Amino acid sequence: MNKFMHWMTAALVAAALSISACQPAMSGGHAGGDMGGMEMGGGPNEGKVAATVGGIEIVDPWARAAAMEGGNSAIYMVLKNTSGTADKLVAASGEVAAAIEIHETKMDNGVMQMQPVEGGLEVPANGSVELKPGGYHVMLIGLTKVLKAGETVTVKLTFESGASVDLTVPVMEPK
Ligand SMILES: [Cu+2]
Repeated sequence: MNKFMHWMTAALVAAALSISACQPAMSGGHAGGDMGGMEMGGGPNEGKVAATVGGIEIVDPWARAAAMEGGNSAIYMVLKNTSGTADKLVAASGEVAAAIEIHETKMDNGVMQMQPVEGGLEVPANGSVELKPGGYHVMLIGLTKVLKAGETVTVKLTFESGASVDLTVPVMEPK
């Protein structure tokens, strides 16, 4: 994608929507941690496999709580590939938001931008990819309801292998 398109995407998204769902946990504070809290950025769970789809384990999914219907949020998780064949997360859908996209967040000249991951998010053979605040995420654009901590949302994740799963995701406050 060329630079202009890249910028346009970010500008449009930033203009039309709150970008807060995509920001990393950089609000300062020590959120329960000693060292390393900044790069963890995960939810309160640690290492629980929530679902298995094909050779992919979905570990610790969580959705960021959001107070406003019509606003945005994001879902994070670790995708762990237990097979020797690479796969890709190619689509996400559900009723929780008007649009659901697979995004990445990047710093570009000190400006935080996000954009759809073209061609899907690769999960390497016998490897894993982490979706976390400030990085890859499943973007919920135009929430159809308020996301309260303690509730759950359901999203369908589809992989390049053709396998898909209806994933139940707990809503949590970022730690
Ligand atoms: Cu996003």
